[in-house]
Amino acid sequence: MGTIISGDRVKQIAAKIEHKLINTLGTTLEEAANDEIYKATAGCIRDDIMTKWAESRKKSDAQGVKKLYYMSAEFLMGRALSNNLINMEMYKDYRQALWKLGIDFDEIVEEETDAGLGNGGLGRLAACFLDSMATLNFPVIGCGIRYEFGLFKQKIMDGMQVEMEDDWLREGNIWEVERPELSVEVHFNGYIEEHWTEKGLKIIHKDYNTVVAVPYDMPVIGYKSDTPATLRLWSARSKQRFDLHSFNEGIYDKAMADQAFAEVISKVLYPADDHMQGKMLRLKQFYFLASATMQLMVKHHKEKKGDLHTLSDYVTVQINDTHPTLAIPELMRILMDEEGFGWEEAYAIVRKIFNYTNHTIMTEALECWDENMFKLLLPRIYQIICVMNEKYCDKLRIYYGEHHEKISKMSMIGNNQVRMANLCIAVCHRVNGVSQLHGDILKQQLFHDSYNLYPQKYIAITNGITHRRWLALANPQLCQLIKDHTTGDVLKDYRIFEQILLFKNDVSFQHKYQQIKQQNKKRFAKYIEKKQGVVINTDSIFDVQCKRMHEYKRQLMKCLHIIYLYQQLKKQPDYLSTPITFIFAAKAAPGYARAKDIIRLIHSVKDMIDADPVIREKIQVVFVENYSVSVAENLIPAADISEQISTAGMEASGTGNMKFMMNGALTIGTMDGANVEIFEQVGAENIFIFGASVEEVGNMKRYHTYNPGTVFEKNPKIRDICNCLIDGELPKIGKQKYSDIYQSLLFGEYGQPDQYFVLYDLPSYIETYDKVYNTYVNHYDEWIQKAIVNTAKSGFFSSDRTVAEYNDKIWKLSTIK
Ligand code: 26Q
Repeated sequence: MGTIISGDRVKQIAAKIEHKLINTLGTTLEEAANDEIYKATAGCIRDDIMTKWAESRKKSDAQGVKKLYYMSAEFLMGRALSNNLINMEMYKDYRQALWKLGIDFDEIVEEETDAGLGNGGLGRLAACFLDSMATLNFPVIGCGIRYEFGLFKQKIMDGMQVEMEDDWLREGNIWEVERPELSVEVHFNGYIEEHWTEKGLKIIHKDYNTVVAVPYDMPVIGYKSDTPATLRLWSARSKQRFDLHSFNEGIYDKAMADQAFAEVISKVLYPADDHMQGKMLRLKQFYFLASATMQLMVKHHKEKKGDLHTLSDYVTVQINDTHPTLAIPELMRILMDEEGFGWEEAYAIVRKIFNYTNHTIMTEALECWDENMFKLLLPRIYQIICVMNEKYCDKLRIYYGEHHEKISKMSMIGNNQVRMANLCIAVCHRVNGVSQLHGDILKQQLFHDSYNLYPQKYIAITNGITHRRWLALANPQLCQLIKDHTTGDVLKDYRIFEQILLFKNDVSFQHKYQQIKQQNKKRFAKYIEKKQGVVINTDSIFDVQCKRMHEYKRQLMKCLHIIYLYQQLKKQPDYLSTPITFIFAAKAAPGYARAKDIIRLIHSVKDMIDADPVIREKIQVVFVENYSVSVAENLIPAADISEQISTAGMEASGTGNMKFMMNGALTIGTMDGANVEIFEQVGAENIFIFGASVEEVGNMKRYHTYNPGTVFEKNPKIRDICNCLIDGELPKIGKQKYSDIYQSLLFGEYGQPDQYFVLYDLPSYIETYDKVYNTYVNHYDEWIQKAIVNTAKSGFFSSDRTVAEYNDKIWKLSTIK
């Protein structure tokens, strides 16, 4: 077959789409609504993907290569259509084909609902990894939960967050394939009987409740790759869709109760981010994921190799934070109770297979479960953990004999709680942090005692983002500019980014680079006007903070800075020559009252500014509703300034910071998480750093030397800013005022000064922001050069680099040929 020239291909695609419309949707181009055209378009590329996927599965099975199970309770995939088209190298052709049919491609893309099966960074990281692993031809299966409802949709009503359900499957999901033949049973509750037989102890689980786990598979296409990865999401069903027996007996409620028990498990994603809540249903979700995945993993290996003793030669498991930890005792259970392995034999295998990524050092986020609840829900798993813990503590006693407090701190069970992080660090082969700084903090603080015993276990692997989505898809023009000025395929090789450094001083390149930023600002302005009816000035500076709402991320500090600028402008209306648009986008966990109050405060500040005809010409606050992957794709390429202002030591890595950098925004940030590495990549002159370091924060905590009252008294600016929260100038939203926030900034909570050090860092932030502003306004040519350096140095933060590092240091996979 000769190569088809592009024009012909476009024609063929257009014909295929029309054909799909008629054949599978029963409609014609003239009649079809946009959602039908989306389905037909996606259906066409899906056909090609399915072929590739099936062939690749065959290949990887035939080659018998070692496989990675990437387990995660969250996969924040976003939309798939454009991403799949880019990776299949069909993006331009499909765009043109639709254009030929008189249809706007961008409108069709908007028809797809985001797969929002994650809260934030951790879930998006899992999605970026799958893209990179597929691109690098690693044999991998992502395993998660097919939540019927993803992260809630956010509406803002009267300046306050209102949550609505995210019914993402309502219109169907064209990318998934149900695999009922691979269903497995998961057992909860009941009790354990032990019988001695001539073969030894036999464990029998009795009177349990059964839930059926049904897998839905989704292909994840890599760029120019013949080996798509698989994302396998488990859905919960009752064993009998309808229990006719109970129904006939007249016990309707039993029939209904069984069904409800089962199907609620995969109903909804918990919206808590970095905060542990010991809800029983959440524990059910986690065991459901763990058990289903381990059962199928064992079954697959048995079918292919026959002998489970070689399991650790053919599988490796990465657990994304502690949420899938129960896979560890579950694999022990399967090997011992179902396959007849002895404890030591089973444990030796398990220890080789599992690896754990930690994403947070905040103690309130560490996963612990009430021991009694745990015992009731998972009696056999509880027993296994108890034995594992006894043996572990015996070992610890050899090293830490006298230090009982150390052993009880490291124990998997303590204070009537089952502690998942302790289980992980005891058993896992490798434990990794997600930035260099975070890795150091794990060694020196959180897991210090364990690190002393097993130093080789602890490593750091800096996070990354897939530049296919965050550059090629989100910012096609910048991607094209890079392609035009480099040799080699940047989408395949992240090292190529650096080649544009050569053009840093090239006036024509600078001009093009800056024009692209301007067009992205216009694109976002159009979007926000259409979505929220807000008109923004595209000649203003776009200053963006988009991420989950959390006190440690300090959206509050940004808000106080805006109040400061307002007060300066009141005194001196020409304080700012170039206007600034402050753009926030953030969801707050529904139960996190303070986070919701900060959203309300941002809206009050916005109203205060909007009410002033002079000031609103200079500064504007925009709150983008319902932050999501798709919103990020639109917003980040439009940003001039990237706000990465967490309290030092609290943001494990951050990944938004990398997306902004790649798209040419300059960072104002603390020396926290991966900001440190961005600093190292671009150099001090191309980033704006402020605030206390991890060490300073640590010392203030240790020696109790932080006194916000002193800052307040000594610094009139800070005083004026804080007073604005309580003096009545802010327009009222809701019943309460902002005295709670004021109190916590000044006096802290529970007898401790504000643990986020907002007032401590605010003066340094204000000062540094002046430099940022001055550079933009008075040295715009330098600004563009700095932005170019940021893009040029962002290749390091490609998740292609990250997963290659995981493979070198942990997984040791061979690629599929
Ligand atoms: C766990 C148990 C019970 C209830 C809730 C949770 C839970 C859920 C989600 C705990 C944490 C999360 C999410 C954490 C998260 O997204 N962490 C972020 O991970 C990113 C990727 O590594 C980092 O870049 C961020 O710094 C980190 O905050």
